[in-house]
Amino acid sequence: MYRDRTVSLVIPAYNEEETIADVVTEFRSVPHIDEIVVVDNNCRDRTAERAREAGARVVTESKPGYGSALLRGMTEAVGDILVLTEADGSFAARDTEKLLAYLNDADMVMGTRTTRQMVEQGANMDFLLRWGNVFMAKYLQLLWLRPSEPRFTDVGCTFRALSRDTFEAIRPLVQMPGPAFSPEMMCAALRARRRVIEIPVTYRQRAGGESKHSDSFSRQARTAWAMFKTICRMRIWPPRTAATAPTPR
Ligand SMILES: Nc1nc2c(ncn2[C@@H]2O[C@H](COP(=O)(O)OP(=O)(O)OP(=O)(O)O)[C@@H](O)[C@H]2O)c(=O)[nH]1
Ligand SMILES: [Mg+2]
Repeated sequence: MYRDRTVSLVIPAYNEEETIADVVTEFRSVPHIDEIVVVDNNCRDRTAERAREAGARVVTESKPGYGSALLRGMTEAVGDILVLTEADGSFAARDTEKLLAYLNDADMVMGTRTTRQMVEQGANMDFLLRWGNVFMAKYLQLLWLRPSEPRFTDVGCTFRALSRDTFEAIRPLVQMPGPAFSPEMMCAALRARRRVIEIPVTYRQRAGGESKHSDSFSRQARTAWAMFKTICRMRIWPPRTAATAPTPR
């Protein structure tokens, strides 16, 4: 519970049996979190079992992909506030509080993994990945200069928090099944005239298991291209759903 609002944590998982239990346990220590939803996305290992043993509610999504899993998780979660994180231990549970604190002044709070002082040794955020994210984020920012003038330095940070109301507003606007879902969600929130801000979060080395999106240069390039196309599409040919009014405050 955070200021009378219930909080759900959503974790997409694809074959993360090595790390999921520790991630669930770490986030269970955050007093504000009321439920933890792990999305089993056709895992071929014991991810679901481990997550359940650690105290999470496990839901399944058969449509493959990071975006599909996050969408399912947010739909199934019951909290007034939704926090998204990864199953690989790369984000620190203690940062949840920072996201929640900023949610007092925004509809969606994005983490950024490109603040060098907060990227821990061994984290998968080398020079190319960091600057690639910064450039893509600046491009997104430029496209949305009017009317929102957002400020972003990352387009791929899963760790974020949003109100349920914001999720309902962006839900008809998002469709990407893979990692391009991350910037698509940012664009959708801007399109729905929601207030989106970004704050630095600690970024750690994967605690175990295998990277799915950014383990090789070709994988990173493919993800970057999909994200770039998605950002262009969301600005130039957005889905035909009426943008919702800005949240009164
Ligand atoms: N449900 C689902 N989850 C996925 C899929 N691919 C990745 N994930 C999850 O999404 C999160 C991000 O995937 P990662 O492999 O960590 O990708 P990354 O963060 O870009 O790369 P590293 O952290 O450096 O390994 C993790 O929690 C994965 O388990 C997928 O196809 N389906
Ligand atoms: Mg990761």
